[in-house]
Amino acid sequence: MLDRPQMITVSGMPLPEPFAANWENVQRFQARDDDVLIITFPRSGTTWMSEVVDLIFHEGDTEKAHQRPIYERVPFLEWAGPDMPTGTEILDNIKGRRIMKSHCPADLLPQSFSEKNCKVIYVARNPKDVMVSFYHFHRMHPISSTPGTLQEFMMGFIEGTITFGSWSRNVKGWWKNRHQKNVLFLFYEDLLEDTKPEIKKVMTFLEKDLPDDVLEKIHQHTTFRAMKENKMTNYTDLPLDVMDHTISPFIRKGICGDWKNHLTVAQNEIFDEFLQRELSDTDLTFRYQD
Ligand code: PPS
Repeated sequence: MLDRPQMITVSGMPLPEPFAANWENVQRFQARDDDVLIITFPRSGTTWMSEVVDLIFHEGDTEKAHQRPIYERVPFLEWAGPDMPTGTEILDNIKGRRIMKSHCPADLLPQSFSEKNCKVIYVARNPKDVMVSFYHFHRMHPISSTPGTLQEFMMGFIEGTITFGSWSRNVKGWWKNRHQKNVLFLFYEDLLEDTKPEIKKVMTFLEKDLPDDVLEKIHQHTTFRAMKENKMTNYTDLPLDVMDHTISPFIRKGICGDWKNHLTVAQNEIFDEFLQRELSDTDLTFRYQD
């Protein structure tokens, strides 16, 4: 079992030590005109959107998608770990179009993405489900900081002391940018409820006019069930000391409202007070149940 890393705060955002040590390389990263970024606060639908976007750019070629795991097809910009290439090194070596995932708040996005006006797809999810999902992710992912109890983790989420820091800084910053031509802001709950129209929005945004049968194929390949069973999207090819799916699977429940199975009435009240404070200065709202 690997030791859990120390957290280091960079520009107000706690990061695992290897990520923090590599942060300057992330900030200096050279974007290209046709780069596409999928940005989220962790556990908001990054992998789902990554699979959708990769398939859109490959015209629904599911065989091609089956050749490599999602973390190779859509590298993680901020990634850094011992004895392996960083996200920026991997991305620098890609010859063709790059699709990448990131959890960067808008105010920390490397400058060259703005200079190149790169397309950004932002996916937001209701924070109660994000917190619960992130808690389970910390349990199964020893490279993350120690989760502690759900109560401790929830307080860390509220205080912005967990990995990637403040959820509201991340979501509100991108919500402010949502009207920019190069930004598409989506909600996980809309994707769940009405998937095909949301995928269609992504296609239009990416200027890919694909026929309905391809849209249907992409939809079928990216359902929760399909992605949970697909080794190229469910991260089960990684060693147990990186992700232990016996503790909790990476693709876990994929529903809206799982927080109700976890939060006590008292915890929910604390969370609601936090949301009241954080969201009172914005018109951003979330759906918390189906
Ligand atoms: S990460 O670790 O930040 O990359 O995680 P991320 O991919 O952003 O989010 C993981 C959650 O998304 C759910 N998921 C899906 N839901 C519905 N449909 C599909 N196809 C799908 N794929 C992934 C996944 O189950 C995680 O949510 P929870 O609530 O834990 O199940």
